[in-house]
Formats: sequence, C-alpha cells, structure tokens
Amino acid sequence: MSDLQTQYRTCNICEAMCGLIISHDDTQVHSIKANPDDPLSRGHICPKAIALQDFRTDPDRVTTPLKKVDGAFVPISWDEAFDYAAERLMAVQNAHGKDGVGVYLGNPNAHKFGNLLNLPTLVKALGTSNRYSSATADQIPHHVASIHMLGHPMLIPVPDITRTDMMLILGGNPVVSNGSMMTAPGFGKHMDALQARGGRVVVIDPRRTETATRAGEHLFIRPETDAFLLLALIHEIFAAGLQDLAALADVTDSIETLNQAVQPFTPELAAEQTGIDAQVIRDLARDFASAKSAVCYARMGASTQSFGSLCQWANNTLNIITGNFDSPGGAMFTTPALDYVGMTSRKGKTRSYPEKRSRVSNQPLYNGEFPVSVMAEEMETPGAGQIKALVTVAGNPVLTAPNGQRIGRALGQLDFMMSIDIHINDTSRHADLILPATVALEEDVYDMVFHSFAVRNTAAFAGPIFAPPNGNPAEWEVIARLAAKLTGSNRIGPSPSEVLGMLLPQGYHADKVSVESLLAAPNGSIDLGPLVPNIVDRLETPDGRLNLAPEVFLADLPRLLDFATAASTDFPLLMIGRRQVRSHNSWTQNSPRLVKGRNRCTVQMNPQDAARLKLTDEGDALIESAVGQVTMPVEITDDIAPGVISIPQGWGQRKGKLEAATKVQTVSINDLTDDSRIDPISGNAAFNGVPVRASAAK
Ligand SMILES: Nc1nc2c(c(=O)[nH]1)N[C@H]1C(S)=C(S)[C@@H](COP(=O)(O)OP(=O)(O)OC[C@H]3O[C@@H](n4cnc5c(=O)[nH]c(N)nc54)[C@H](O)[C@@H]3O)O[C@H]1N2
Ligand SMILES: Nc1nc2c(c(=O)[nH]1)N[C@H]1C(S)=C(S)[C@@H](COP(=O)(O)OP(=O)(O)OC[C@H]3O[C@@H](n4cnc5c(=O)[nH]c(N)nc54)[C@H](O)[C@@H]3O)O[C@H]1N2
Ligand code: SF4
Ligand SMILES: [Mo]
Repeated sequence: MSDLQTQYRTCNICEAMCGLIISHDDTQVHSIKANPDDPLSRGHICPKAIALQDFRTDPDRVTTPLKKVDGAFVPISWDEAFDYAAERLMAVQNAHGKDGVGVYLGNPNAHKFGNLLNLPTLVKALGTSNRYSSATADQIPHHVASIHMLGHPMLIPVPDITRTDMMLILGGNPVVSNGSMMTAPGFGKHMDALQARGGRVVVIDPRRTETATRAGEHLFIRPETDAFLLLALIHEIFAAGLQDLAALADVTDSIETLNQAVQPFTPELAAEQTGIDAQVIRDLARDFASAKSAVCYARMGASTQSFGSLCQWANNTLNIITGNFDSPGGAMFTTPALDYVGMTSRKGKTRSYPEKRSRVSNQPLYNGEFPVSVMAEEMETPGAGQIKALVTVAGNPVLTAPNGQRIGRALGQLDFMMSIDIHINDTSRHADLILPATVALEEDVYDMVFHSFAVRNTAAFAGPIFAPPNGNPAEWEVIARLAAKLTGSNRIGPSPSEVLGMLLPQGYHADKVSVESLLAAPNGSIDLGPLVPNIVDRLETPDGRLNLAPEVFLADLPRLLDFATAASTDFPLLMIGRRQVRSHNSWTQNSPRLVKGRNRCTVQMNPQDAARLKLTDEGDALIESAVGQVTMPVEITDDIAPGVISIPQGWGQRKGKLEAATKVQTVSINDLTDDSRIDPISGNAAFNGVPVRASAAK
C-alpha cells in the first residue's frame, strides 16, 4: 500500500457542492468524510458522496470505446472510435443536412466544468439546430422568468436562507434534494436555525415531504394550481395596500399593470382551485408582506408543470412587491468568482424570444435548445430537418424524459447513434458507438454553474486523485477531440484548469481567487461572504429596467383561468414525482451501497383512495396513463393528498448487465408521463399532475 494522502474536494453529484475530505492512496479511497470547515456546507454530506468511489470501480462501467457489431458491443481503439464517429455523423449530414444529427446533453454535464467548456465547441462543430438537454425537463421556466424580467437567463434569484424571517416553499423538497437553483447543503440545518431565531417555514406541496415535516407548517395543494395561489397572494397584498418596492422602486416598471392583471385571482378562486382555505391564503399574504424579511421559493413541483413559467414569474413578483428582492433575507443574487452572466452579458442587445420554434409542433426554443418533449417526434417525422442520428453526452432520456418509451422506440429507428457515457444504460444501449467517460475522482473539479445559485459566495477547486482506466483521456478531451475530428482539425483547446486561470481574473473576486489561491486554500475552499445587493447595476434588459408585467406572462393568464381541475373520468388520479436521498436521477442506482434495503420504487397513495380502489400495502398496483402503464408496490400513507399519487423518478433500469443493484425490477415514472403535456411558454415538460388511474395488479 502506498502512502495515505488527503484531498479537500467538492462533491459534484448534485447542486449542493458539499466539501469533502478524501483519504486515499495511489490506488484506492480509504474514506470520504464531510469537511466541517467548508464555508458553504459546514460539515454536511449525504450517502451519495461515499459512493463517489463506487462510480470509479463499478464493474459495469464502460472503460474502452465500444462499437456495436451484429448487435453486440465490441471494444475498439480510440483512433478507430473517433474515425468511425466522424465518418458516420458526416455521412448522415451529407445525406440529410446539418440538422440530421441531433444532440442531447444530460444533467451530469452541468456538474463537470471540463464538459461545459468543451461542449459548445462540439455543438458548433455539429452545426445542428436540433439541440436538446435535460434543462427542459427541469428548469427553463426559471430562465424564462429571468429573461423577461431581468434580461438574462442566468440572473437567478437565490433565497437568502441564512437571514430570512419567513420562507415559503412551493414544489421543492430541499431536505432531500439539498436545493435546486438554490445551492444549500444541509438545508435542514438552515431551516432549524431559521426557526430557532423565531422565523417560519411554510411548505406547500401535495405531499407532506421530509422538508414539510421538519418545517412543521405544511399545506396540501392540488397539483398544478400553484399559480392561482401565488397570484392570489399578490392580489391580497395589493388589496391590503401592503406592496412596497423598497430599494427597487426607481428601476421597476408596470406595477399598476400587474395590479390590474391579478384582479381576477381572488383568494376565493385560489381556494376553489388549490384546496387551501381562502382565509389561510389571506393570512399568509399579510404575514409574508409584513415579515421583517421573507422569501418565496418555487421549484420542480412548481416549474415542471403546465403553468411553470407563470409560477416562476409570480414567485419573483411576490418577492419584488414585498421589498424582498435583492435585499438581505429575501431573494438575492450571487457574485461568483467565475462570472457567467458577465461573460455572456446581453446588455444593450435586443433579442426576441422564443429564439425559434420547433419543426413539428411549433414549441419554443430558449437558451439554444428545443424542449426534450419534442425530441421523439423530431426523430419520427419525415421531412427536411428530421433527426436521423443522435449524439448523447451524459444523458438517459429513455428514463428521464416524458414518454421515455417513445424515445426508446425512436432511437431504434435512427441511422446512427453515439453516446459518451459511463454506462450502457437504457439510452446508450441503442447506440452504435459508446465512448467512455472519466468520473469525478479522475478529473479537476470547479463548479461553473452552481456557485452562481449558492446561498453564500464561495469558490473551490481540486485536481484529479486517480488516473483514468486504460490510460483513457479525460472526458473534456474526448469531447474536444470529437469536435476537432468533425472539423478536420488536429488541435484541441487548452485544459479546463488553464481556461479557469483565464476566466477567474474577469470575475467578482479576482483579488482573492486564482487557481493557485484555490489550491492553497486551507479547507479547499475560499469564503467570499454572504450575498450582497447588486441587481440595480446588473439588470440586462434592453432598457436596463425591471419589468414586473412582461406581456408573455399576461397573455398566458386566460389559459390559467380556463384551467379545469375537474378530474377526468378515465384517469381520476393526479400523479406527481419524488426524489430520494440515496439516488441521483437515473444513474447512481448501480452502486450497491446506495440501493441496498427494501425496494424504494413504490407508489404512494392516500388511505382513502387505497380503500376505494381495494389496494393494500401487500399488493401491487397497475398504474395507467394516456401513454403507458406500470405495475409496482403500493405504499399507503396520509402524507399524500387524496386524489394524488407519488412515484419516485430515476428508476426502471432494465434487467440485464446494468440492472439496478436491487434484486427486484423497478419501474420508470416516465413510462407514464405524457410528452404532450408541457408549459407552453417555456416548452418545459409538465411531469407533475399527470392524469392516471390505479387498480389492483392481476
Ligand atoms: N418524471 C420525472 N422525470 C424527470 C424528473 C422528475 O422530477 N420527474 N427530473 C428531471 C430532471 S430535474 C433532470 S436534471 C433530468 C435528468 O436527466 P438526464 O440528464 O437525462 O439523466 P441522468 O439520470 O442525470 O443521467 C445521466 C447519464 O449520465 C451518465 N453519467 C454519469 N456520470 C457521467 C459522467 O461523468 N460522464 C458521462 N459522460 N456520463 C455520465 C449516467 O450513466 C446516465 O446515463 O431528469 C428529469 N426527469
Ligand atoms: N437526493 C437527490 N437529490 C437531488 C436529485 C436526486 O435525484 N436525488 N436530483 C437533483 C436535481 S437534477 C434537481 S433538478 C433537484 C430538484 O430538487 P427539488 O425541486 O427539491 O425536487 P423534488 O424533490 O423533485 O421536489 C419536488 C416537489 O414538488 C412536489 N410537487 C409535485 N407537484 C407539485 C405541484 O403541482 N405543486 C407543488 N407545490 N408541489 C408539487 C413534490 O411532491 C415534491 O415534493 O434535486 C437535485 N438533488
Ligand atoms: S448532498 Fe450529497 S450528492 Fe449532493 S453534493 Fe452533498 S454529498 Fe454530494
Ligand atoms: Mo435537474
């Protein structure tokens, strides 16, 4: 055994960026522990971080390029692999035009700065407009609200949870997810501290979540009706004359237009739609507006639904009109060491949105990407611009996109498909070529994205601990070499750490933060302090002002007013999703230490519904939607509202080489979600509120 060494490192599985202390020798990890002195995570860790070592040694990991020959994958050399990729992709583009090749980028890319720096070069080399990512399964409503109100998609307000006196959480479960568009490791402890200083947390969710239980205050809401609630809160604040723009009064436009627009959204209407009592809504509005500071935070449940964009607009608006925007204890903006907004400033530029519309069903394109919901139809529908080949990088849309089975069928019809992935998963198994990727401990780590959404400004960088297997290149280099091959060049750009060295001097903390100072930081991380007010100088709208009532949202209000919650007779239940502490999306389930124990892929159902449907905890239920069906164990609990069922996301790995390490077959929620259900403003998938029916499985 070689000498033991210690590395301070950020976990890059989820958005929380927990500080870790990793003890290792040259060949293996000895321990992975929480870093109590990390200025952001302050000793928080979750079981997934321990599994970082498993992803490296996973026996099912792809460690050489694999080419499909007569239906079976055979190892080939890197040179052969790049030649084969370029030959087949170019053949498709020669026959069908540039758009004949589609590209899908999955969630792990957002956590790997080498990928983020090099993927734009690959996408440019492909020259296709058929671009997709997991972002439209996740968060486009947040970007759309920021674009129209603040002028830049990445000016995302973050709840200042360390100073707030009241927090309203809609459709997020940060005790489990550790926050999203809100990097808040150890959220539960933040919540405890908030309550200990006399503050309140109110959780609004169709499920009494782990966050709701710890918060103490919880209100059940009927799925997809959050916009009614948020607009009623705004309505009530105007009615009580409690609106106050505070420091933003001089830069904010259209408050009277907003007041007029929310007139129809009374607490009584909201009560009818949401199931929350009108007086409770009135009290909540007054408490929120009169709290010393308060912040409303709406996430997945409120953004991946049919009114996702309206929710995010109303969420910002509620914070703004109560003086809780860009002010301590409210929703604030980070000043990150690597300033992505500054690097991509839109100041003084006028753009029209959506940037484009999709070929088959006319859905909007934001941030250069079409909704993943239309990817299947773009592969299936003949004509100029049809996708005939696909490149996926760190993605698994067969399990993670709505109506995943349809995507699987469409992948089977392609002329060519290739994936860069660590696994032969439910998506990459359709590929003709798989290129292996390096995993976290084999790479540099600097978080380019999530420092921008963090509840405190910090910066951390660490290098690789282990060499990749078989002398493989780092993933950034695989991406860069593929791009170079496609453009007939043999040069690739500088390494990610070199690029970081060039970008940090342009950021907010150039005096303190450089690659060298980060590597020398005693805890592996530099503390850059609490969030500070800054938005007035940073507004990126063409006129430099904050718009409270963009037309795109006002024009969607009639659709909300028409929304009928009357359950369909064929599909009387509403399905929502959930996340679990010991899994991350669809890919950590191959770590035995994360999946051991009972099968967690259960359908949660209220006792009233179970009794009516004659379902018990011992039996399985058949769940059917307009697009598919699954059979799964039932978990009866009054933590879920009557009329609603919850199924966890990320399961359903097929039996075979890469089955979930559980001994039972699990199911994919996305065999049930419907790709025709989207938020029309943003194109984001509406995963929540899917009409379904349940019965005892035969
Ligand atoms: N019904 C429902 N569906 C959902 C959601 C939901 O709440 N409900 N959530 C949505 C959300 S928020 C998201 S972000 C998406 C995620 O959707 P995806 O990004 O499509 O899925 P992931 O499971 O994150 O899969 C990532 C893939 O990356 C591979 N991988 C892991 N690490 C690496 C690496 O370092 N390099 C490479 N090249 N590959 C790697 C894994 O093998 C896996 O195949 O799912 C969405 N789908
Ligand atoms: N452990 C773990 N952590 C993760 C992930 C993971 O897979 N596992 N994934 C990461 C990713 S990619 C993301 S994007 C984040 C997401 O982080 P969160 O936004 O916290 O996501 P969820 O835990 O899915 O929480 C969504 C909540 O919305 C509720 N909900 C559903 N429909 C509605 C509705 O109509 N209205 C309201 N008010 N609530 C509703 C659900 O019951 C659920 O509690 O988590 C990240 N962190
Ligand atoms: S919460 Fe878990 S997975 Fe997320 S960064 Fe922290 S340790 Fe990693
Ligand atoms: Mo996500």
